[in-house]
Amino acid sequence: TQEPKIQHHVAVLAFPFGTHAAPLLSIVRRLAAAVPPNNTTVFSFFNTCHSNSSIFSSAAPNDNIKPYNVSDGVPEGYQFQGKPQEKIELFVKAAPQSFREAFDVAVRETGKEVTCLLTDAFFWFAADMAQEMRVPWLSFWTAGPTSLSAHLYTDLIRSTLTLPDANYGPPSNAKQKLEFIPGLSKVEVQDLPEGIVFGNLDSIFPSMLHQMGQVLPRATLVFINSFEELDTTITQDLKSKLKKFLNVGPLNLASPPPPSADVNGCIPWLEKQKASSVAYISFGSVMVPPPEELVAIAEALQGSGVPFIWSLRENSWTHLPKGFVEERAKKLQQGMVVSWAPQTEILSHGAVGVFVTHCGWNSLLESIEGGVPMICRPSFGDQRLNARMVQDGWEIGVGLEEGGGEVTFTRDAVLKSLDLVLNQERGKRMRERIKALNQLAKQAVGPKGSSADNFKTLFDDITSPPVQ
Ligand code: U2F
Ligand code: KMP
Repeated sequence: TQEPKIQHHVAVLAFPFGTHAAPLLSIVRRLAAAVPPNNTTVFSFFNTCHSNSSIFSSAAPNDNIKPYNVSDGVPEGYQFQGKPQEKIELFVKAAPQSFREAFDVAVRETGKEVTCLLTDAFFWFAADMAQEMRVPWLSFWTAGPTSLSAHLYTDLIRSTLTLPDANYGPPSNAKQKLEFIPGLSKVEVQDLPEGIVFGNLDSIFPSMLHQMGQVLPRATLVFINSFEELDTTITQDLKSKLKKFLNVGPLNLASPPPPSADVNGCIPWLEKQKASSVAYISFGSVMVPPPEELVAIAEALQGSGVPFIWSLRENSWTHLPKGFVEERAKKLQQGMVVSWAPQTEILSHGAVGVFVTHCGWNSLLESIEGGVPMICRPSFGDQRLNARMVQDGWEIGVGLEEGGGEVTFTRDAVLKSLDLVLNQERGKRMRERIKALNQLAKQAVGPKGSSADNFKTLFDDITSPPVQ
């Protein structure tokens, strides 16, 4: 029998750092699953070998999705200088060429030219690429609506605010509110991602984000992993600024991910704890707070006796007070330090009462999915914006005391905020509010929900691309 002819060849372009490629694959899986059996849509998933092997290992294969490896952009024999964003810079510089080379392979294998580009929004060059290829460009912003808005309004923000003289440090108007942008009235200048008004505006990563903000209005559509009801003001505004703006999340609620491995027995341990009593601590996949803050957290846990699960990469364990790991885990059974945890399952377990988080977008959504209020310790990128919204916008968590723009953990600050969220009336109200958001999120992905409708629109645009 002859294979049916492929009609749609969707090229998916992943950003291989942070938690970007996993939610992109999650939406692609959902799209592929929605394709009827006789349909002839294929998805080629372009990503580095390293990132592909970590995200494709965990789930069942799908015949319509094929991973392709692209270069990581590191030249032969390259000596790393140890700069913070060195790997990202190398990848991004080479990316347009790396992706084009990989396209050729996929086109040869499928026998079909690319008919649609579906990319991480970071890839500003996809605007021109799609235009040249005469195909639609669908762009996925993996973080939240607030940060997307900050990047779309970068030029307005820069021209409205007085920029600091030097290209560094927080400006003197750090606490000025961004009232001139719809939905950002609670946001302060110091909350912005670095590279908008402070930090090095001309380095590779910030200029990528700046260019992205300028070209996104050219995209056929922009979609995010959130739900409209979480921020109706920004949703309305972005709908007017972009050709099409779709909230299709939370992706985890729309199609539950396969259960994660629980090698350390976190879930059985949680089973033995009281409802809403446990602190879960994690700072995502990119950053670890400095040693003195790890000590502050450990001392607060020791001092309060709050039961805990702490996800912390093993190379940081040496910074913890002597005997902390062994004593808490074995002798006192107060909790455990693990190098990686089944986070979504933990946050959805009724025993967890507070999430100490860096406010990465995926973590924030997972906290809403579990109805768990947060203690925020943001560090870079969108995290300060997310923390501001958690604290002052949605009032579903607390920040820490502020000192000179940087927000850092001390033993007393952690003790105070743990007590506030776990035991005080204010914490109870936060819990009620985040549970209400959880209901809205569930409705959004349910029948006739906003995210479910938006997903249909996204699906239709992919499987029947408009003729250009
Ligand atoms: C970047 O995000 P990060 O990877 O630093 O943080 P998150 O968006 O919160 O994603 C972390 C994911 O890793 C999972 C967790 C989240 O899905 O469930 N995880 C886990 O399974 N086990 C663990 O022990 C620890 C984490 C960036 F840094 C952020 O600023 C952006 O908002 C984000 C999205 O663009 O990407
Ligand atoms: C490393 C990363 C990320 C990063 C900076 C790094 C990353 C990420 C962001 C980000 C920046 C601005 C935003 C939203 C996100 O910054 O993954 O508005 O998403 O050094 O991996």
